[in-house]
Amino acid sequence: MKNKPKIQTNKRAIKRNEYFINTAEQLKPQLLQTTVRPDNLAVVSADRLAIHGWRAMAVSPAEELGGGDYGKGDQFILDFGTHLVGYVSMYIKPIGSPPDAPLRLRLTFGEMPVEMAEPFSEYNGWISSSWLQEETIYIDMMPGQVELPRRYSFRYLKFDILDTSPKYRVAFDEVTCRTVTSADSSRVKPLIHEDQMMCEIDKVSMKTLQNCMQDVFEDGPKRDRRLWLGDLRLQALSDYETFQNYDLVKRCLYLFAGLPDAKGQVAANLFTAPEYIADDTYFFDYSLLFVSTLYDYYFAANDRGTLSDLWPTAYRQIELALDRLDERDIVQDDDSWYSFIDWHEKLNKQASSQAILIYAMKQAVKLAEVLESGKRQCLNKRLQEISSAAIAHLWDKEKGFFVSGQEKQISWASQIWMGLAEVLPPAENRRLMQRLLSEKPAIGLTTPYMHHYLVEALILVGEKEKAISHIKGYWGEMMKDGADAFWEAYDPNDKAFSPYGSQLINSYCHAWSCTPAYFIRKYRL
Ligand code: RAM
Repeated sequence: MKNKPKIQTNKRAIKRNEYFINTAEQLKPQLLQTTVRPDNLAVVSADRLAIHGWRAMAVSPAEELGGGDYGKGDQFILDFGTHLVGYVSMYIKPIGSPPDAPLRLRLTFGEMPVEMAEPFSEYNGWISSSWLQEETIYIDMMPGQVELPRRYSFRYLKFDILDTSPKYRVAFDEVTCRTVTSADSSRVKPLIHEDQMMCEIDKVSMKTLQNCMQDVFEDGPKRDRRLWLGDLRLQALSDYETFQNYDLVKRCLYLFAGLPDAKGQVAANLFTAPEYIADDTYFFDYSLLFVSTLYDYYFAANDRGTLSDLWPTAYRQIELALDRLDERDIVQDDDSWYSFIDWHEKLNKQASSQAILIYAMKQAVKLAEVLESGKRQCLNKRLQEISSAAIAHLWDKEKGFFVSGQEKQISWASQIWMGLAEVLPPAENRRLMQRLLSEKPAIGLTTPYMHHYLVEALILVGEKEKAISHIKGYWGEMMKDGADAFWEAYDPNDKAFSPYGSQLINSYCHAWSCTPAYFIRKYRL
C-alpha cells in the first residue's frame, strides 16, 4: 500500500462570520433535474477494459440479458451511455412463484469500466474504501418500486443477484436516473470551431463541470464531494465562459470567508452538510488562491459589493503567507504538505509556493487599486522584495531553471508557477517555458490541475500553438482512453497512476480537469 502523505490536519478554532454564511445560504441553488434511461445492457467491451491493463471481464451478450429474468448468481451491467450524477430507481418484479424470501441484490456503480471489472474487495489504497460506490439491498416486497437514497456518480451499473429463492426469479423494469446539477445548459453559447477534436474536448470539459456543479462546486461527485479551494478557482474560470452561474461562485467564496480559523486563514476545503464545516486541512497555496478566485470573480461579474466584503479575507491570506517567509524573503520549506501544488510524491513545493505568493500579490495589488485601498503601496513594496528574493535565491542562471528546496530540485511545477508569476522579464519568461518543454525535467506533472497551469503559462508567454497541442495531447489523449468526463489524475506515461494507491478510488469526473472549455472559449484556441 502507498504511504499516506504528511498532510497537516490540525483541528483549529473557527471564527464564524454569520453574515457571510447567511449570504452564502441565500445563494443556495435550485438543482435542475432530468430523467435518463440506460442505452443498453452489458456493453462494456474487453477492449475498453484493456486500455489501462485492466482485467478483462466476461460479459454476456446483450440479447441474452435484455428483458430477461435472473436468479441467484446472475450478473449484468447497464451502460447509461454517458457520465451521470443523480438518483437511481427501478421497478422490480418477481417471476415464478410468489417470492417466499427477500431478494438480496448488490449494485455496483462505476464511472469507468475498471470499477466494473476489479472487485472492490481487492482495493488497498490509503483513502477510505467507503468511497467505492456499492450497495447491497434487501427487497422484502415485490413487485415494487425501489428508490436508492444515495446520490451516485456513474455511467455503468452492475447488478449482482446474490439470492432470490429456488421458487422465484426477478426482472427489472424502468431503471432510471434522475440527474441533478446547478449548471444550466441553456446559458451556454454554442461553440463554432473548425477543429472537431477541440469541439469534443470542449463538450467533455463542460460535462465535467456540469456534473460537479451541485449545491456548491464539488471537486468530484464520486469523491470527495466537497468544496476545495484549488478546484473552485478553476471551475469558476470555466463557469464564466460556459454556464455563467456567478452566484454559485459567489456563494462558495462567502462560505470560505465565513469559516476561517482564529487567525483568519481560510481552509483548503469545506463540508456543506449537515452544516457548513471547515475541514482541518490548510494549504499555503490554496489559501492564496482565495485571492485569485476573488480577483477572477470580480473581473468576470463586476460585483464590487462582494469584492468590498471579501477583500479583508483575501488580504489576510497574503499577510499570513508572508509570515512563512524566512529572513531572505523565501518561503520556509519542510517535508510536510504545507502546500498542495500537485500529487507528485517527490515534488518539492518551495519554489512553486513562492511563485504563487507573488502571483496572488500581483492580483491583490490590482484589487487594491480598484478599491483604492491604502494597502496597495505596502503590497507593492513587499512584492518587489519577494520577487527579487526569488531571483537571488531560487533562480539558477546557468541551468536556466528555478530550483526548489535544499536539494535544489528542478521540477515542471516550479517553472510553471514562476512563469505565471512573471518573475523574469517577458522574453526570458518565454524562453523559460520553451526550455521546460524541450528539456523536460524529471519531476513531471501528475494531474490536470497542474496541466491547466502549464497551458495557462504557455498562453501567457505567447505560445498559443503549443498550448493547443498540449490540450490535444493531454485531454485529447484522456478522451481516447475513454473519458466521458475528465479525470482527477492522468499521466499519459503511466496510465495506472493514482495518488491513492489504486485506480479504483480515482475520481473520473473531476473539477480541476474542466478547464479546456475555458481555454478554448476565452482565448479562442
Ligand atoms: C484531492 C481532491 C481535490 C484536491 C485535493 C488537494 O483530495 O482531488 O480535488 O483539491 O486533493
